[in-house]
Amino acid sequence: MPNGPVTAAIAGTEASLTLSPGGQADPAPVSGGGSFDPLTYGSGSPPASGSYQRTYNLRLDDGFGFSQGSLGWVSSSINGRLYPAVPTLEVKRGDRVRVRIASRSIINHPFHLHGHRVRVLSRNGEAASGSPWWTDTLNVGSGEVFEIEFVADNPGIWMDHCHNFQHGANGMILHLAYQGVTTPYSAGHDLPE
Ligand SMILES: [Cu+2]
Repeated sequence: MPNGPVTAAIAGTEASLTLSPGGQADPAPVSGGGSFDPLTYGSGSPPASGSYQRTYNLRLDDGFGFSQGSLGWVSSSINGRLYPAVPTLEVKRGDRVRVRIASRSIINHPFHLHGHRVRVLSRNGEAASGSPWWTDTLNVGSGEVFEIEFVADNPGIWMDHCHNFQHGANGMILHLAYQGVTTPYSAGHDLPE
C-alpha cells in the first residue's frame, strides 16, 4: 500500500475501488492510470533462495472427451486426466513446494489451492518483480505459464481445483495430500451396476 490513495477501476465500466491508508480518501479519477499488473506492481523482497523439496507440473487442457456420462467439449483436464483420475500431489509438512502451471486451454482457469496461500514466482518466464504476489486463487489464462511456490504448513488433504465450477464438475480437480494424513473417505464414487 502506497502512502496515498489508490483507485483501481475496471476499464470501460463505472466499477472502481479506492484504498487509502486512512480508509477515508475520495476516489481518484478512474481514467488515465496504467494497467494494474501484480507481477510488477510495487516493490518488496524476492522469494527466498534455496531449494524446493517438491516440484510439480500441471498442464491444463481442453478437448473432446467423456465427462459426467456424456461426450462433449471438456474444457477441464489436468495432465490429460479428469478427477478422480488426476494423481494427488504429495507433500510432507515443512516442504517448500514449487508448481508450474501451464495452460494450453482456450479459456481462463482460476486455480485455487485450499488451505494455503501461494506466491507467484513468474509468468510466461518473466520473474515477479513487484510487491510479493500472494494469492489464494490464480487466474491462468489461455497460453499462460505460471510458476508458484508455497510452504506445506497446514497438514490435511486439500482440494486444488479450477474455481469455475463447471470446470470443476467436469473434472478439473486434484488433491494435495500430506504424508501421514488419512481419511475414511475415498475419492470418486462407485459407478451404478
Ligand atoms: Cu477452469
